[in-house]
Amino acid sequence: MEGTSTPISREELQLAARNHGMPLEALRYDVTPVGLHYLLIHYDIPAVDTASWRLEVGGCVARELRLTLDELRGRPAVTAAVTMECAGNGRAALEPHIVSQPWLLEAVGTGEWTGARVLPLLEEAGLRDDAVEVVFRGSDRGVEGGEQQSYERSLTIEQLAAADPLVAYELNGAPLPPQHGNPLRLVVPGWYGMTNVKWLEAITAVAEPFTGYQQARSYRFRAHEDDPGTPVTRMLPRALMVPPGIPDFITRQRTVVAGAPVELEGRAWSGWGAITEVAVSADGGASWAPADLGPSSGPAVWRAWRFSWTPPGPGSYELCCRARDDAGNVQPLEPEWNVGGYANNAVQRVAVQVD
Ligand SMILES: Nc1nc2c(c(=O)[nH]1)N[C@H]1C(S)=C(S)[C@@H](COP(=O)(O)O)O[C@H]1N2
Ligand SMILES: [Mo]
Repeated sequence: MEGTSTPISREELQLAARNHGMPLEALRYDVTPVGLHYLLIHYDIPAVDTASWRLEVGGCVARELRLTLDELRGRPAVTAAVTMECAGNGRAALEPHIVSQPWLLEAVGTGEWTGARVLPLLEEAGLRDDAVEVVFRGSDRGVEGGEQQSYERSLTIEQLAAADPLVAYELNGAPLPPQHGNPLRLVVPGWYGMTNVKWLEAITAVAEPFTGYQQARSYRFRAHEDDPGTPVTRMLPRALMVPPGIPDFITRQRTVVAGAPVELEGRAWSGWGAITEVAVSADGGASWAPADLGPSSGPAVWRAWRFSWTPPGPGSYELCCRARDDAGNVQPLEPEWNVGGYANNAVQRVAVQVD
C-alpha cells in the first residue's frame, strides 16, 4: 500500500473483516445504499429487544423521560442526508504504523437519516442550568484501554445547540439495520463518526465534563503517549475520486485507455463549512486545475465534482484531488501523524497506467 511498508497484523485483519469500508466506486451515489455504507463497531452488535427497549433521558433534568420507539416515532420527524466519516479514515497511510482499524480511504458514507431532534427532548425533560454536557450511551459493552465500558460520548450544551443532532430510527427509509444501531442512534451532522452513538439507550445531562474512555482518553489529537491532546470533533475537508479505468484484481492498479478523455468524478465534504473548491492533479500534485462542482448541499453532505482528463499519452500518472472549505481549511499534501491515527486528510493519490 502506498506510503506504508508495515504489514497489518492478525488483530487488524480481524477488525478489518468485521468493519468494512465503502467501495470508492460507490461515491457515484448521492445517498449510499445501506449495504455499501462503511461500518465501525468497537465491540459486538448488541442484542436489543425492541418491545422492552426504552430511551432514558435523565441526569440534570427536572423530569426524567422513558420513551418507547413508538413515542419517538410520534414526535415531529426530520429526514436529513448526512455524510459520516470515521475519524480513523486514512490511518493505514501513517508511518510509524498505528495498530487499530486499518482504514485506507473508504470509511465514509452518506445516509438519509430519519428521527426526532434531540434539543426538544431535552427541553421536554427540563434541562437544568447546572448541566454542562450531555452523555449519550449505547448498549454495547467491551474492554478498551484496560477499562470495561459501555460505548459513551458526550457533547457540551453549546456543541448540541450548534449541531442540532437527531436520534434516528430510520436509514434510507427503512428501520435502522442492526449494524447501524437498531433501534436508535445519534446523528450529529458535521462531526466525525465516533460522535454518532449507535444502539442509544440513555441521554444523561451532567454537571461536570464527561471523562469516559471514548472522550478523555480516545479520540484526541496526541503528539505522544503522555500528551493529553485536544479532542477530535468535526470532519476536516476531504475530496475522493472514483478510481478511473479498470483495476488489477490483486494490486488494484488502474488501467485506462489512451486517446479518450477520462471522466473523473467524486465527492468532497467538510464538517467545518461548505466545499468551495476541488482541484485535480494528474502529475502527483505538481500542478492543479479546478474541478466542476455539483450543487452545494450544505456542510453536512458531500458535494459532487467532475473533471475531464485527457491523458497526453501512454505512461504512468498519479491522479490527486484536493478539497477546500469556506472556513479556510485545505487538505495537506502529506499526512500528519498523531498517536491515534485520526483525521489524516492528506490528498488521495491514485496511480494510473495509460495504455
Ligand atoms: N454504540 C456505539 N456507537 C458507535 C460505535 C460503536 O462502536 N458503538 N462506533 C462509532 C464509530 S467509531 C463510528 S466511525 C460510527 C460508525 O457508524 P456506522 O457503522 O453506522 O457507519 O459509529 C460510532 N458509534
Ligand atoms: Mo470511527
